[in-house]
Amino acid sequence: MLTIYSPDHRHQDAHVELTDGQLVAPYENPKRADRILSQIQQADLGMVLPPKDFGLAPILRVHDRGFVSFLQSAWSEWLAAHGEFDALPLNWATRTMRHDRIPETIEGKLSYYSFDAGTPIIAGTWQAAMASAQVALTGQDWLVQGERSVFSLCRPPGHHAARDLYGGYCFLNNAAIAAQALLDAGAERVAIFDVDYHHGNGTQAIFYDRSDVLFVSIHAHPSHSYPYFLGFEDETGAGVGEGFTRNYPLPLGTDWKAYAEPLEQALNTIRHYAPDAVVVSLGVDTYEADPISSFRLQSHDFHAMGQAIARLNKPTLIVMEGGYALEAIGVNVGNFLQGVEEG
Ligand code: OKP
Ligand code: ZN
Repeated sequence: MLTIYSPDHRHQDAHVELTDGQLVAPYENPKRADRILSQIQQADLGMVLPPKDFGLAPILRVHDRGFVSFLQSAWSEWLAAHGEFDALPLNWATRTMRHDRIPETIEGKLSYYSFDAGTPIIAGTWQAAMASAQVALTGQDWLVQGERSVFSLCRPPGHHAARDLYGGYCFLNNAAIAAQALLDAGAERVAIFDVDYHHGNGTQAIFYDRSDVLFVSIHAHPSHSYPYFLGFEDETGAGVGEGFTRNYPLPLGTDWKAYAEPLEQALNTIRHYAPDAVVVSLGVDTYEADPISSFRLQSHDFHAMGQAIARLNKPTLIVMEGGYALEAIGVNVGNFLQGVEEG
């Protein structure tokens, strides 16, 4: 299988992440993509190609222009105000507050455009996020050129980012940008299948009121897992999008035995939709030893998951999302890709 990769992901290399009351080294770090790439090379999984540059236009098909400008200038504004510390927001417009005023200062703008304090912006954030989106777009382009399956080794991830919101280590929604580009290249229906441990709240929100993109997600139940406030079963879409969002929230400790059936249901939902192409938001943080998650999939289960998705028999773009067990991330992604290739 073709892999698309850019070394520019290294520019997102923050100093701290706020987790469980402590400032710790970021789980979402450059080693993740390094490990995946070296596994792909070691296991001879196919050619690795750099991204092409599709510019900003396909990003603005999904994201708000003011949000994109904010991401482009956030670091220089923060640097001028505070110096070389990771830029992090501290408060949000929750219940009882207004959402219709964009603040003028960088602290206020960080608050307005984010939904958590776990997603640091540093000097290279925009460059890395932009490269990650181009990696997804290039994978999409190869699919349009007739490839059956392509792996976009995106980093930073994207599925938590909405039209004008960043958070959950995500800035630009790579999977959503690729799905929209597939539609713009002539596809009538695209299914996004999100198998990351965490609900893809950004992707769901972007396509919630549309029927040309089906969003299907299997994830940890939001009653106990991040992002907590989206991903429940009763979210099924709105307006003409009614019926085109499907969530399969699962309990803590879910293993393959408990995962396989909702996986089959989710795949049947996608089959019934009869998409022209499938975009997989691939998170391997469902792995048993993941440091921030609590499912119990084993490395060989990712092979079975890849095979099951391949049985959809549709052109498939695999977009990298989460997975934080560095010692196993390469093998887990490699197993998944091998499964997809074997069918
Ligand atoms: C991004 B992706 C756990 C804190 C969770 C954010 C997790 C973002 C996951 N102690 N912080 O979906 O893998
Ligand atoms: Zn995740």
